[in-house]
Amino acid sequence: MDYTAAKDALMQNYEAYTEQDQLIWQMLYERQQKVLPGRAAQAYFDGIKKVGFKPNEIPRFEEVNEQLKAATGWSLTVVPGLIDNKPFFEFLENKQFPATTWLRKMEQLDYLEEPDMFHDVFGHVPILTNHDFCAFLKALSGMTLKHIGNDDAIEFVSRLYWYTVEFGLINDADGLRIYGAGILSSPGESVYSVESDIPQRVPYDVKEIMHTPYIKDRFQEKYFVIDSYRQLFESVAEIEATLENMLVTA
Ligand code: HBI
Ligand code: FE
Repeated sequence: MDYTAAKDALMQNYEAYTEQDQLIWQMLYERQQKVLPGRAAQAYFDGIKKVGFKPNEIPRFEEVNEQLKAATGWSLTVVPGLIDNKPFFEFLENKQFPATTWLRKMEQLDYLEEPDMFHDVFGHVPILTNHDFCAFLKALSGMTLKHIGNDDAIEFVSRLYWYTVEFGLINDADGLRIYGAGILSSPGESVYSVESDIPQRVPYDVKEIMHTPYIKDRFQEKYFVIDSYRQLFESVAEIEATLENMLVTA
């Protein structure tokens, strides 16, 4: 399905949320509140405060957007689910983060195929109050759109996106911490990613990431650790150069 920002802008229908939806949000939120202190990055906690999430209330996108816009100029745009790469990166390049508004069902509490609102909003939104992270996301997307027609390029960029935005770790001031949304919205992986001795944890390395296919439906075997969000932004030139190099040889 081809999305353009204007034509297909959907809205969050807050009144349509049921008691069950509000309960699911609360259960997921309180479960993460137990595991994230001491494990999530400082930028995440700073962001949670700025966007004002509440454990017992599904966030209203208009309110979240007010806070996000004030902080970094970003905002959420409603999508029904996974969208094609081109509109996805066009939204990001335009400082709009595509987010679903539906919540998983009780039986999907522990795992669901596609990202739901809890993943998109609880996992991704708080760090969108961090300037350097947002600058990275915008730069990465602008660069990607230049190669959008090349499937190999998109696969390499998707790995980069996966091992940072979704499953990234950071050497924070007070130790190894999580900033990737895929981990932050998962109770098991929030503990495993920073405490288990099973996975490898290696310094952020563009070339190595782009040669590391990712696994979708189980905990990661390898995590890449950055020293700062600025490091991500400053690596975009290297990502593009590596990409162009790999495309020649792919
Ligand atoms: N669409 N809504 C949505 N959310 C995503 O995270 C998403 C997507 N489409 C493509 C995609 N992610 C991945 O291919 C990224 O690596 C680009
Ligand atoms: Fe995500």
